[in-house]
Amino acid sequence: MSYVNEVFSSVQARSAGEPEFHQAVFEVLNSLEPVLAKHPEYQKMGILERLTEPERQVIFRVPWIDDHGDVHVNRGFRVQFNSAIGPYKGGLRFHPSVNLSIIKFLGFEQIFKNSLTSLPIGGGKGGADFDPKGKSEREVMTFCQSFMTELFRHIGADTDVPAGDIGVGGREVGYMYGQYKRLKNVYEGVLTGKGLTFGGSLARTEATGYGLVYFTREMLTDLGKSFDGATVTVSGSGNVAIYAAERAQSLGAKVVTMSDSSGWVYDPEGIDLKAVKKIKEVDRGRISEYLNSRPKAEYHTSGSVWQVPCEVALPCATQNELQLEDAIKLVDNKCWIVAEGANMPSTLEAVEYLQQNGVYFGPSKAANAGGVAVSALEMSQNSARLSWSFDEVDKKLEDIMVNIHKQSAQLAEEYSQRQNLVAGANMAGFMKVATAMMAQGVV
Ligand code: NDP
Ligand code: 2IT
Repeated sequence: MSYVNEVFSSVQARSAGEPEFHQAVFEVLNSLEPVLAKHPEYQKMGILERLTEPERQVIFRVPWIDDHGDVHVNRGFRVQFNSAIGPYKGGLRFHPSVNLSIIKFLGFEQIFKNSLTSLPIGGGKGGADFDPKGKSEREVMTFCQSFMTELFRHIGADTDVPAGDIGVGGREVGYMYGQYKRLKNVYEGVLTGKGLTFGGSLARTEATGYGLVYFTREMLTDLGKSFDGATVTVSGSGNVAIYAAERAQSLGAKVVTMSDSSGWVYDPEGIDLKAVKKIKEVDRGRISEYLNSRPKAEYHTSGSVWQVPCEVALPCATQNELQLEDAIKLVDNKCWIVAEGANMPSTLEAVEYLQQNGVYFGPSKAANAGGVAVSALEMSQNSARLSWSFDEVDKKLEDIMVNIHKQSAQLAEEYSQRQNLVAGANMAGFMKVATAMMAQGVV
């Protein structure tokens, strides 16, 4: 059995019942054969065995009381996956589907994504199986405070720096920051995605979506094409989806879809983002309400946005939302590019089909690294106790995304896999972490 297969079998056996984690590990290991052949010392030093085992995992009870006085118990997680190149860094997800497999897949991906940014951040992820939907402000605050009442002892500005993800935005980060400060009596950049009045960075809200568009623009350039006049389909209508749509529109694209977990809208005239922002960022409503102000748009509860013809598809909702049947439709509709804003939104079968049928594919750990990159810039600003202008941060973000695309494309080329950004990103992200792990000995 090859080294890679041996490690993968052992991950499957030791972490049984964690399908998302297996999927993420398989995708990375599958790309690494050429690098491992060139560097036999990695096997000798157990790099893959160590990389696939989190350095530390914390699972904790999160009790809270709702507005009716009823007690609820949720499960909290923080997986500190790898600190070879910096303090653990990665978001917190609040969603009823959260479990150890999902947090481990996200934490594992985060190691390579963070490495690709070229900034000094290790990989981690956390969250809870709490559903913020339909909860009052007081309930959300109470939950966040209870969550932090355990998490605070495991994190710190130089140890582990969480941020947002699905269900965790500026509001939740604010409540968690307040509780951390109260418990530790330290004012430090322990979370990113903070409000602008207490250490947040300009352009962090926009960063993941904007970064995705900068990365996709580089892919379009490879094909001799551009966003100008292109039809773009976007899934999701949260933080990543909204700002990806905004930046794509500013480059002349026509964004025609958005979705949430209840259904999706198709607006052939182009999505009115002001309406979407009001529904999602102000009213915390459903995407179906889009039709109230745009009666000519369509709302569907079956099928998916991937059946709408497009040149560029940007999945920005959640894992495994783009499946083989969707990939087949995208190919039939002559889509040029799929670039992932969400984490692992495409199944392994879908990615394989897209790549084999000439769709240029941008994997999440490269394409959506803009969010965590600006989080790392927020950490820098906090340490230096200063703040940069929007344009300064946006320019740094753009440079980082261009560089991630370049690194990934170059490494793919070097190992004779031209335009395979999955292989290129995995190898590029891996090399830096492996080099650091080798230098630091068996720890
Ligand atoms: P938000 O909570 O702001 O938005 C999530 C969106 O995805 C909502 O429209 C939501 O719909 C939809 N969604 C979530 N879960 C499901 C599901 N199970 N089925 C269908 N739709 C679903 O999260 P973000 O925009 O921050 O995150 C979106 C994706 O981007 C995630 O994969 C996240 O990991 C990834 N990401 C986020 C970054 C960030 O900086 N925020 C950085 C890099 C990646 P509904 O409201 O109905 O649940
Ligand atoms: O998946 C991700 O990269 C994020 N949710 C952002 C993490 C961060 O620390 O900003």
